[in-house]
Amino acid sequence: MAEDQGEENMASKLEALQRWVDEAAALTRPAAIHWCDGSEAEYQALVRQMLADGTLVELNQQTHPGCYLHRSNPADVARVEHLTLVCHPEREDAGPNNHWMDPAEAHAKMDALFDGCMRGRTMYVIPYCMGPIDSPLSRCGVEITDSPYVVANMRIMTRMGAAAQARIEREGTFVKGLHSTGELDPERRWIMHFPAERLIKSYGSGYGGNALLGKKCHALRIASNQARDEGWLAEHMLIVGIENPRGETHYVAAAFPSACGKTNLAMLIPPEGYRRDGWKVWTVGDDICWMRPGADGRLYAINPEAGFFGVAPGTSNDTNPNALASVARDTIFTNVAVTADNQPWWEGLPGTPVTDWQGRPYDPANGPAAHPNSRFTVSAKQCPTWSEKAEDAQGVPISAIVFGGRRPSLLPLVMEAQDWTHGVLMGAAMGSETTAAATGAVGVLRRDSMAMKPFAGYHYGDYFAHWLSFDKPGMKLPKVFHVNWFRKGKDGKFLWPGFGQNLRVLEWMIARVEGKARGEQTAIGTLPAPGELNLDGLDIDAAALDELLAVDTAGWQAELAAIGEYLEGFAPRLPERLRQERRRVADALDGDVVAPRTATA
Ligand code: GTP
Ligand code: SPV
Ligand code: MN
Repeated sequence: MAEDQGEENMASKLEALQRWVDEAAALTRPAAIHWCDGSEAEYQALVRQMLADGTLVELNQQTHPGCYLHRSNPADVARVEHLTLVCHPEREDAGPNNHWMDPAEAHAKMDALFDGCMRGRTMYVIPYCMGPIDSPLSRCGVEITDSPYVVANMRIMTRMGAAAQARIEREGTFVKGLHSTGELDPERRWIMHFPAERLIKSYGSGYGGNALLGKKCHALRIASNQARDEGWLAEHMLIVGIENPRGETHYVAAAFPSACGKTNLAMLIPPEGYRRDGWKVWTVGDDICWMRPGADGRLYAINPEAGFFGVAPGTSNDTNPNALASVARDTIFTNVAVTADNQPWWEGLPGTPVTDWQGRPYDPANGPAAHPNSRFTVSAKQCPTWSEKAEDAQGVPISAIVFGGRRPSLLPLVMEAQDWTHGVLMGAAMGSETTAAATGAVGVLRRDSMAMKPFAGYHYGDYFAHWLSFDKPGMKLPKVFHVNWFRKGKDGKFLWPGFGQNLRVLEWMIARVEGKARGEQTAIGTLPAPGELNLDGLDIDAAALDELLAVDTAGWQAELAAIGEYLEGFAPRLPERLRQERRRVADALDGDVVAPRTATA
């Protein structure tokens, strides 16, 4: 695309930006530099180029207009947590939750990899804005990359191009990201963050969270540092609006680990009876949430992203019809399978695949046809339930924060924290079975505080303290809940139907927020009192429900001990308030008495 760039498109009037691009070019030696304007014409030119060189494969344009398939290198299909580093000047600041390297050493290592790596290739300069272009909560960045696939994805996932560049030139500040796919060699792959410099360097991967630097690298790892400095929160959360039959909407933010149901909850379709009664669900975001206190003391949230990079497998008309409708056109699919008539396919869809995610004839002996972490990239505007409030510069007020994970046992379907401190403990104590979203073993239970284990860009002890700091006079904080859609029975099957039926649980939460449900206080938190969960039209047996809402005291005592051990791993930076809160819950369990600070409905 180097030939078609106009002279006026060649530079930035912001000296800091121009200088950094010049430095990156001097290091990587590209044949050409293209400043992305974010236009449709630019996107189409990139697509044509990628179709010509095989980076993209055209899918059935009758059934899926504007849809393409990208097959990534089979050794480059997920985030790589062991190769992702947070390089604070002081090792301590990265915490035991992050891999660390001395910044000088990290720069030397990365610059040696970047040296001359773009020879013969085009360097793309991508100015982007995370969040509505006119929102005071938004933050900008510039990603430099040699991957046209990254450019195309960033155009869908962010507000990318001329408007973002104009804001950057007005504000004078931006997060820097330098990326090259390099040789796609796992031995020469690093994702490095330099929070003090607001800088990211990523080499050797073209995949999702490793390469689309606006997403996890900027909007979570760097932004969590910006958020701490500036008094806000950058979280791995969906944002969903729940409209009741009276037309009132409550916004809920929920943190579940990767591939644990954020996209699905954000796009939920109400069960039949609820639809008839007039309940509606509005999607504001499916992965990342930036929140800050408003003048009224409530937390206001924006979705910094403009698109979805969603998990394909399991997405169907039964589970998530909104996602399926969204990806019917103008979508980039990565590592899915293909049917005989060239439609995208993954496990959970009807029909049969003929070609697997690696482009081989499908053979069940090779495993699933679509990679378990195969994804779709699509503009959020294509989602039938996309909320107009997602473009609101002020963000949406959050009524409830929800934590959750894949817990086959112990954790009840839903419980409510007594107060903010207890809520922070619930978030910090989160555990979940690992998924295919990152390389490594799948299905292993690990602690994943606030679903931010791979994304908190500084010491978890300091991060917990930052969360606690929002509890101060004048604040009207959301209620905090913990859910578990993944509880299994003795037969190994899920006890709760999940998906659209999760609205029943959200309805109870909202009733609690509005003071309309009494709840039942227990040592671990407030659970729905008998009869409070609306089960009309749901076929679930009483024994399953009992199990889902039971409190196993002995099991919880062991869990609290394990949580204590985990939290002490963050000493001496573990906030004393959190330590005491854990003790309070443990004592309540030991006495099996109702804890003293009981919330009133
Ligand atoms: P990331 O994009 O990786 O951050 O993931 P996510 O949290 O958005 O996960 P997503 O909604 O894509 O869900 C991932 C998997 O969980 C899919 O296979 C879903 O089918 C499954 N899932 C989502 N919600 C539910 C639920 O309520 N119950 C059950 N049993 N499975 C669910
Ligand atoms: C996740 O892994 O949580 C994702 C996908 O949302 S990625 O962009 O690869 O991080
Ligand atoms: Mn995610």
